[in-house]
Parts: sequence; C-alpha cells; structure tokens
Amino acid sequence: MEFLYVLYRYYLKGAEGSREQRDRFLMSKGHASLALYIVLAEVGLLGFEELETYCQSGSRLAGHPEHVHLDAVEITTGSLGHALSVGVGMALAGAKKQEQWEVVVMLGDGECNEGSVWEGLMCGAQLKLNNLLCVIDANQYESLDKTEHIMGLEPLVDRLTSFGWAVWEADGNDPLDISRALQNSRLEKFRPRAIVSRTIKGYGSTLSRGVTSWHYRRPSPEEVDQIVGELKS
Ligand SMILES: Cc1ncc(C[n+]2csc(CCOP(=O)(O)OP(=O)(O)O)c2C)c(N)n1
Ligand SMILES: [Mg+2]
Repeated sequence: MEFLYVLYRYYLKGAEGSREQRDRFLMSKGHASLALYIVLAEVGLLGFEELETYCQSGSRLAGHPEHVHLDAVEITTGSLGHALSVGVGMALAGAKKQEQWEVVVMLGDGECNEGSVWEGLMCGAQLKLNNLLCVIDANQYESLDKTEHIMGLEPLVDRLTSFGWAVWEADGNDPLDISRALQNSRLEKFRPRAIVSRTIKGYGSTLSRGVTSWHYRRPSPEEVDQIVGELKS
C-alpha cells in the first residue's frame, strides 16, 4: 500500500496523461487490486465513490484489475507470474523507439515461485532494459503459509543481482525509505532495476499484522472500526 502510494504520487510520470506517453505500471499481484484502486482514487484517476462498488456485480472494480474497464490499468492481471514478461516486452518496445516512459512491475514474493518470473528476469537483463523496474513485495507470506516454507526465495537480493539486475532494498512500510530506493534506482543507466520491498503483511493494525488468515477473510463491521481506529491513531 505504502509503495503504491509513493509510486503514484512521486515516481510515475504522466499517470494522468495519455496512454502513449505515460509510465506503465503493471500490478502483477492482481489480488492486491483494492490497494491499487484506493491509490488511483487518491491521485484522482478514479472517483472515491466508485470504491464502494468494489467486487459488486457490474462494477468496473473487479477483484483483479481489468484492463477493459479502467484506462489506468495497462493489463489484466490476477493469474500470477505473467506481468514481468509483459513488462519486458513493453520496455523493449519503449527502448527500441527511444521513448522516455518506463515500465514498473510489482510482484509478490510468493509469485516468484512461478518459473516465468525468472524467465522475465533473465530476459530483462539480457536486453539491458534499464527502463524496467521490478518491485517485489517481500512480505514473507503467500496465501496461508510462509514463503520460506513453500519455496524459499532468500537470499533474494543476491539472486536478483546474480541474474544481472541492479538491486535495492527498502522498508516497504516506510514512505521515506521507499522514496530513497526509488530515487537511487533512477541512477542506474545500464541494467534493469529491482527493489526488494520488505513489508509486513497486514501492517497498520494489531488485528491483521502478520496474521495469515487475512489473506482470504473480510473484516466484520466491528473489526473495520478497530482497524480504522488504529490506522488513524
Ligand atoms: C497462477 C496462479 N496461481 C495461484 C493463484 C492463487 N493465489 C492468489 S494470491 C496467492 C498467493 C500469492 O502470494 P504473494 O505473491 O506472496 O502475494 P501476497 O498475497 O503475499 O501479496 C495465490 C497462490 C493465482 N492467483 N495465480
Ligand atoms: Mg507475499
């Protein structure tokens, strides 16, 4: 959530402009669509009132982001493991045409179980796509278990570096640290760039912090009050 906010507020260029000229953001972990919709509303690309329709029949705001409904959504995602390779293709097209826009792809750590992610990483490095930034939300969980129990990724920074990427780490719940990593990543001129965003799943409320069941469940009205109260305090 914090990463998306800093990205849209301070990093992505021309998000409110034409589809041809703007930086491309691909939300590979499409199940985080609600966080994306909220940030799109924060930066004026979606009405706040439309957020109330989330996941309702006929709504443009589906449980996974859908390109056909929203101009701000570059590609439909939700089936994990695809968007990095799509981003590689976009970045290659941009580089060949000497475009100024860049491509940012956000992945989950569990999503990196998918072999296609590592194909995308190899390809991005082979093509020296410095106009491509990959953000990995390393929250240590995937669905109901710890990533290291299912398919360990560490040492992730070393792995990405060995694949030929320029890599930074950030505290993904700290907007200042996220900004620092994003700004530093802009200095890389030759390699594709990755930021390993170390986050705590459910950050911001004692009810949800690090509790795996929140991957699937929705809060009761009382729980909403508690979470909102804690977020405001
Ligand atoms: C190809 C594919 N397989 C399985 C799923 C079901 N699924 C949805 S979210 C998720 C866990 C993803 O974990 P992670 O990438 O770490 O994202 P997080 O929820 O931690 O942000 C899974 C397995 C899916 N959406 N796509
Ligand atoms: Mg995860």
